[in-house]
Amino acid sequence: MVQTGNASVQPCLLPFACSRCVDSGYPARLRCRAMAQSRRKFHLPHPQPVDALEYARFTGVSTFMRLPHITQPEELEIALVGVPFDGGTTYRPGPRFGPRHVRAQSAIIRPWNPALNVNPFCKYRVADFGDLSVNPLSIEDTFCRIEKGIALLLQVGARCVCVGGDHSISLPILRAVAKKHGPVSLIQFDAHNDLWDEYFGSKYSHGTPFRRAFEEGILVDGRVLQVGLRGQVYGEEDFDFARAHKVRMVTAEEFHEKGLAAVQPHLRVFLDKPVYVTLDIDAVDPAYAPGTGTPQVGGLTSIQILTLVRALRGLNIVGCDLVEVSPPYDTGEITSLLAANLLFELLCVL
Ligand SMILES: [Mn+2]
Repeated sequence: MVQTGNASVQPCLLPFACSRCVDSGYPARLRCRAMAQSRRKFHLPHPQPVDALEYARFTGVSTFMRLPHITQPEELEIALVGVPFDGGTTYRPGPRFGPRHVRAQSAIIRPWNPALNVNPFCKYRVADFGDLSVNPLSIEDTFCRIEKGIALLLQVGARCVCVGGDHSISLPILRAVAKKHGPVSLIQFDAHNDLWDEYFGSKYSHGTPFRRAFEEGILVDGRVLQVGLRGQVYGEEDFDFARAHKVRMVTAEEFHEKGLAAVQPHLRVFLDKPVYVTLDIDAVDPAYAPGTGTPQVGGLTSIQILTLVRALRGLNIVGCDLVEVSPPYDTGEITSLLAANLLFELLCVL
């Protein structure tokens, strides 16, 4: 039962809060404004998370943030998309189980963000689009499937927030995004730059997506920012490619020393153009996010990564992903829980 101060207002008992009870029964700050604002026509009611005061958080079929599962792209402004592929991992596997566990942990998310004063579920039509179909035996075929799946959503004007999966999935997503928007700026939170050329002769892995994206003209010199870089590399020459393409790098050490001030001057450069955001959970220290494939010590804390994501507000974000959550290596589901919260914060800056 939603407390509104008006005893006659009773939310209906549909498993999803329908537009009628959202409009009439929710506190003013949670009321839907997006339907009037959007220029597109929708047929389904405005999607809302299941009301935890009607159906306890641990009940029901698991979806991202207890939103309805809507598979019609044309009904959505923002699609939460699972991409359960980890055929690009080089060390510890497991991110194929990422979407499922992030869904489970996201049951605790409440709709209002007091830090940013926003309810993303009212602002936009957001739903769980489900998982894209992947081919666990072929990275090339999986890339085709991802690009096609994302393109279908972009075509009707929806933005995609993808949950991996390993970091290789960002390449086919970016391919689809670039076909719609042209070359994009990239903000990457990551312990590694993922700009390696190849691994065991393969051009496609979770260590190579952004080098391929540069080669394919999806990314542009000077318009890539990487935050949280740290750990050992094979040699100093591992940064040659990044330097040649004027990649903006804020190492974890630099961030620990200077905080947000180390990042903000770079963000200002990105204000005018379409930006894609990719968040590798290994940007966060394994003490906070142990469930990942290639953990590096000395990383960000939970509050630091939350603060960094919140700092993206105001940018023209055309899509984003959250990758490399590996539930088999998680402890007490803390990595999936952090990922679920970061997913919500990403929605709040769109
Ligand atoms: Mn990565």
